[in-house]
Amino acid sequence: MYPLIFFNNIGDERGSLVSLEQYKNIPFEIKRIYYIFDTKNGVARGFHAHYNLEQVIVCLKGSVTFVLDDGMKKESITLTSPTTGLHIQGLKWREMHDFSEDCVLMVIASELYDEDDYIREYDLFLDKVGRK
Ligand code: T46
Repeated sequence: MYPLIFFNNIGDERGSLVSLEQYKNIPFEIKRIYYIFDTKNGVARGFHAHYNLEQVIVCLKGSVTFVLDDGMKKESITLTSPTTGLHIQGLKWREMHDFSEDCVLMVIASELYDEDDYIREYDLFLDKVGRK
């Protein structure tokens, strides 16, 4: 349901290397990159949707579990690899759980930060996806 993008590891005998390029292995113009790390034990993040944001999420180190919800169905995906991107677009409620202590999560985004693009109330999200 939620596409994963598998990046080529173009490393060599010295080690691994992944290159990300807009409109090539990242399917949109890249306007922002942010990363989440040092997440405290037991913390869950997210709990929102976006009106107009496309993102590719890469777990560079460690692991984290995403719960994605389109208003009809919830799906859980554990990211563990720096060569896999989780591509999220459209109205999707997202939660992040079970961060490993060493988790470094990089997010490549199609838009600049805009708090008005967030839906942070689940009831409003259900309304927007026509489930209320
Ligand atoms: C998402 C998931 C995967 C900024 O000022 N600029 C930014 O680019 C971002 C991402 C956040 N912020 C501010 C907004 C909040 O005051 O940083 C604070 C923490 O953001 P938030 O609570 O939204 O973080 P998460 O981890 O719940 O969600 C983030 C992204 O916000 C969101 O777009 O899809 O990661």
